[in-house]
Amino acid sequence: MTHANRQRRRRSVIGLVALAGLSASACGGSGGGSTVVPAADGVLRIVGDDTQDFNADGYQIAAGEVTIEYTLDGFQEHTLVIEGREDEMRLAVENGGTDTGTITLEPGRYILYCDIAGHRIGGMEARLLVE
Ligand SMILES: [Cu+2]
Repeated sequence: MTHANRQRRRRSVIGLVALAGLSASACGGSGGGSTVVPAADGVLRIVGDDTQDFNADGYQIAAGEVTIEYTLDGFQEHTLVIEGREDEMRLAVENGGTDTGTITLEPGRYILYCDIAGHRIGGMEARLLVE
C-alpha cells in the first residue's frame, strides 16, 4: 500500500467517526459517501452481494465478545475476515446463506474484507469501529 493510500484511509476513518456521531447516515449520497451501520442487540449484521460489495462502508460495535452475522444477497461464494485476525474468524457464505461467528475485539479501528482472490480490491472492504 502506498503512503498516499494510507493518508486517504486515515482521512476516511476520521470521516467515519464524525458520521458515527450523527443518527442519520448518508444514504443515497454520491459514490464517495459513507454509511455506518451500528450493531443491534449486540449482533453486527453485514450483508454482502455479488457486485463484490458490503451493505455499508463502515460498521460499529461495542468492544468485547462480538457476534457477526454475515448474509449473502447473491450466489457466489464470499467470505468475511478481519485484517490481522484472519486466523480467529472466517465467515463463508454462498447461495443466499448466512454464517455467524464470534470474536473478542478490543476498542480500535479494524478493516473487514472478503479474502477470495480479487474481491477485496474489487470493493469487498469496509471499516469496523469498535468502541
Ligand atoms: Cu467476496
